[in-house]
Amino acid sequence: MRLLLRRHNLTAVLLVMAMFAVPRAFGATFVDTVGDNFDGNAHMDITQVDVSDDGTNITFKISVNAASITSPDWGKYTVGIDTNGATGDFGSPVGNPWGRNISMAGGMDAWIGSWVDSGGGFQPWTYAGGSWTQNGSGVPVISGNMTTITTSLASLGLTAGQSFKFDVYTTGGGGGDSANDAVANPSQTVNDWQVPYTTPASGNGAALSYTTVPEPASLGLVAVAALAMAGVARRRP
Ligand SMILES: [Ca+2]
Ligand SMILES: [Ca+2]
Ligand SMILES: [Ca+2]
Repeated sequence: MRLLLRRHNLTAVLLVMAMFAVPRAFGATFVDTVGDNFDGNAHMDITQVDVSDDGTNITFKISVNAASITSPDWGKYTVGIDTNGATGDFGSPVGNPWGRNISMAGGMDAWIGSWVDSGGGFQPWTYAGGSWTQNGSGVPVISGNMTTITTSLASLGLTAGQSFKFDVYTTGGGGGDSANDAVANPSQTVNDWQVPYTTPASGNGAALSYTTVPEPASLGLVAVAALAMAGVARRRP
C-alpha cells in the first residue's frame, strides 16, 4: 500500500514536471473597429492584432480590412511599446525612431517599424540614454490580409514574465505621417495625414497590456513545489 501511494505521488510529480517542460506559449487577441480610419483605405484599417510569445520570441500578427495587405502595398505597420511610465521617448509630436507624428503618453521604450512592399521587412528598436538603437532586422510573413512579425524579446528590451503596454499603428511612407489607425483606439485617431497622434495613458484609446510567459526558472520552482507537496502527502499515515 505504501509503495502504491509512493508510485501515485511520483506519477503526479512527473506529470506536473512534464506539463512545465513542454514548450509554452502565451497569446492574446485584440480586436479593433472596422472603418475607423479617416483615410478610408482598407489596407490601413486594422481589424485585429494577435500577440503571442514563447519566452524567447514575440509575435505580432496584424490583420487589416483589405483582402490583401499588399494591394496596394505602401502601408507601414508599426508597434509602440511602453515598459515604464517614467522612461522612454517623450518627444512630441515625434516619439519614435521613424520620424512619424506618433507618440505614447507613457514614453515609448521600444518600436517595431515594418513594411510590406518589396517582400517586406521590419526593424526592432529600443530607446535608452536619450537615443534610439536599432537591434537587427527581419522579414515579416505576409499572407492575405495579414503581416506577421516575429522578433526576439531581447531585440525590444523585453524579458520573460514581463508586463508592458503597447499599441499597433498603421502609418504612411513619409516622415510626419501619423497613426491612421491604432488598435488600442476603437474610434478614429486623427482626421488628416500629419495630425499628431498620442496613445493616451488612460481613457479611450489607452495603451493595451500584454504579459510574456514566465521565465523557465519560475516554472522550475513550480516543479520543486510539486515535489515538496508530494513529500508532505507521503508522510501522511
Ligand atoms: Ca480599425
Ligand atoms: Ca515608457
Ligand atoms: Ca482603431
